[in-house]
Amino acid sequence: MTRLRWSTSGESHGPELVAILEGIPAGLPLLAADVDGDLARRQRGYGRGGRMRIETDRAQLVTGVRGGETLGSPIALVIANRDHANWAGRMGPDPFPSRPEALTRPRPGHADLAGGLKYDRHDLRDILERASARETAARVAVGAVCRKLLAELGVEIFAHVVAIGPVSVTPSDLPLDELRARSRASDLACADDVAELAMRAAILETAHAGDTLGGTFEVVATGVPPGLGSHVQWDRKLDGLLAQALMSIHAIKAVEIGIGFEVSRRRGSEVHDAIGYDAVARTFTRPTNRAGGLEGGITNGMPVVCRAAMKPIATLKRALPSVDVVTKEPFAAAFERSDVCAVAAASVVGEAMVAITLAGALLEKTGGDSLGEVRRNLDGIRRQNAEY
Ligand code: EPS
Repeated sequence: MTRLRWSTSGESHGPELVAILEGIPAGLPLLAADVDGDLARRQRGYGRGGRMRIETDRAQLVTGVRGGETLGSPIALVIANRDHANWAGRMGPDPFPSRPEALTRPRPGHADLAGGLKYDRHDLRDILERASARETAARVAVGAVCRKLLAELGVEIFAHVVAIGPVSVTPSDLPLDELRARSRASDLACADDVAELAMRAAILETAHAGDTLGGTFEVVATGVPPGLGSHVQWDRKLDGLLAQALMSIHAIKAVEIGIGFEVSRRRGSEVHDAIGYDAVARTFTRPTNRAGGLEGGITNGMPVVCRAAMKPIATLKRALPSVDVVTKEPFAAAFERSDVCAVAAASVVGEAMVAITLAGALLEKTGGDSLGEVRRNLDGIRRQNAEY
């Protein structure tokens, strides 16, 4: 059984989002404030729509924490949907006083039609409420707890946006600390000032055209010990688990590890990372990290580097042709509100998904029911690696 189990619950305009996370060891210092910083970062980003002016996401730690420390029991987190107040009579578990108008017009690119067919619902709100990327707030809350645990064990995670629409950053060899500081200071989570200006212009122009823009973000994890994941079985390969975790984020259509698709265009000598040894630090070294910290589905001690590509948001002001699911007539789509670009927000969700995946892999390696036990076991693993 995996060491870490979690799931989320909640509809976009329902009363609240809920997450339960089980497997975090006892004794981890944890406050709601540790979660709120990441929730606030997820709400930021040039190009977001009106909804983010309504919400101010805050986590309530409901269970599994006592006096500021985890107990080892399941942790429940709750985030209120402030917008729920505007949905009286249309959302919530109780029967409605009168039947709300059904939403019967599926948006191409959304889960609306596929979900409506699967669950046999003709009011497509029954699908889109859960399919909404609002759910990612709950993932970020779970990820923040995992990030806290990882930080105690020397693992740090950050993301930065590397492309929005046609605009890409200029590749740089900035130290990772600098990359992190710059992306944190940027409204688009982009470390390249010049590219960021062009990205903002592209978003503005796209908004004026009634359209939306996607992009790519990169997640980097440092301090990851070698030996997480395994080559011995398909579902224990950590690169596969990371790919699934990132691909499961709303609107993500492609994931790369290390140099990703580029491996198929280069010769072997320009893909694989040579191995060296630092006798002082008693550790193996690599001059390059094209593998993104993973070989054979196992971490090799280099930073773990993953990229995810997000498609443009499917709710378009100038909508694509579609068909009403009841009348089967084509219609000109109705439009309420939407984000133009949410790649910066998605990058924070990417950090969360990587944090959750790495925390699970690390706990599987170390075992341990208390933070002290996890620490001791990890120290033992580090000693073993040094003596190898
Ligand atoms: C979303 C549509 C928009 C976004 C929402 C995701 O919400 P609404 O339909 O209320 O305008 O704002 O994102 C969030 C609410 C969030 O917290 O990120 C969608 O359809 O996926």
